[in-house]
Amino acid sequence: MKLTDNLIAAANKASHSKHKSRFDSLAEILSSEGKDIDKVLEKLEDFQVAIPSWALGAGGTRFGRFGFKGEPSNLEQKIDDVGMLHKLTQTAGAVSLHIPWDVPQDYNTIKELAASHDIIFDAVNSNTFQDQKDSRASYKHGSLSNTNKTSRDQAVAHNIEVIKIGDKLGSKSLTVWLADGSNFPGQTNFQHALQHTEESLKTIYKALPEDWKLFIEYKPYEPNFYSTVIQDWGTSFMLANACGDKAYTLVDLGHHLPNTNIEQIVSTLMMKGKLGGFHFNDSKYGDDDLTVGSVKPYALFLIFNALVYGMENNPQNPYPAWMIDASHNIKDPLEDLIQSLEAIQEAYAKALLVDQTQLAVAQEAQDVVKCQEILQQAYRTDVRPLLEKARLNQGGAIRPIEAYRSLSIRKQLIKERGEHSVASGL
Ligand SMILES: [Mn+2]
Repeated sequence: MKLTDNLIAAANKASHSKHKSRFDSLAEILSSEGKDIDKVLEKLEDFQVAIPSWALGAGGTRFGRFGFKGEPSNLEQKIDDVGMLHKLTQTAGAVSLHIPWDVPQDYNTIKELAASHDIIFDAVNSNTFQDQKDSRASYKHGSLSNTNKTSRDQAVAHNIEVIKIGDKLGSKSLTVWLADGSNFPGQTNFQHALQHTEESLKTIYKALPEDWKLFIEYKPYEPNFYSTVIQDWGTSFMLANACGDKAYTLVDLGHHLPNTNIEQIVSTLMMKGKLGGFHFNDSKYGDDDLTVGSVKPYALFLIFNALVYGMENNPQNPYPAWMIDASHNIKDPLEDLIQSLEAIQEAYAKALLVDQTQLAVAQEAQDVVKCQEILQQAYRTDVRPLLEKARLNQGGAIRPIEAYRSLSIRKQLIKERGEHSVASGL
């Protein structure tokens, strides 16, 4: 099914007048505080987040997977789902492919389909954490860091293949996440593992087209539980520097030990011009991959405050590639993604409302109370009418979840795809 303007307009009918009065009263308050609402709306409208191709079906845990009826069973259907999300939210204008789970069969058809939904291809993701059926060497003991050269070479060749696939689709970046590490003390030589990883990454880097970027993701543990080769932002930063100007660190919100100050990491990386990519999700304990903003919305706001500051003050840092990296185990994946997109926009809008000039004055004056007041003044603002307005301006749904439900989209998808369709992925 394809969402038409008429369907969206019909879904918007019920909430239109309520939206207008809520927006008008918020606009009046913000204008009286000297805020430039048009500028905030423009930034919200420009902000696009990539949807990963593996997030459109139900995820799973190591204990099991519960399918979701009407899941997309091929790449075309996945792109249709992203198109649906984009039509409703006007925030999901990109898709991030995972190779080899989603290798296009016919590149022109896929490109045309994406273009028809106004979707671009963002970073491509390689996979060296699973053995494929026809593979010569195993990744059981690592990929880019493996002591066995055949495994390392195979992992490097796979990444170069992923670059070629992405290039045909118009992608401009490769994300590398490694599961490499060890489960037991003594199992691995840390220095050799890091050295091999650096050499492998440098070889992949050499295969990057001129206008491409390499994103190096880090993670402190899981699936290995004693050590991870690229365990933290410092290691990623070091490797990115060793590769060159086109290599950057990628921050995934779930890839930190509990209570890590992620906003400070973001600030440091942007100051050094090395924050290339960003993965959104939320967590209570570890890499829980929960809906963005569902557990720690204030932390997300503080991170966005650092991102907004960096985007405005660090021309040395490229505009980051944004992606949702979550797993949908019990919710309808499309509803979950809509909630995530809204939470991201909400945190971004609030961060845009932080009075940076006043904050700088308060910081200089060492007025700690005032600093907190300024941040929380922005955080406590209910910005949802701004999000609604930004979506409405671009032809989206005022309330995407309500529209998704009132248009019975899942029911339609089940009718078209059946109850037992299974999406590829985790
Ligand atoms: Mn990630």
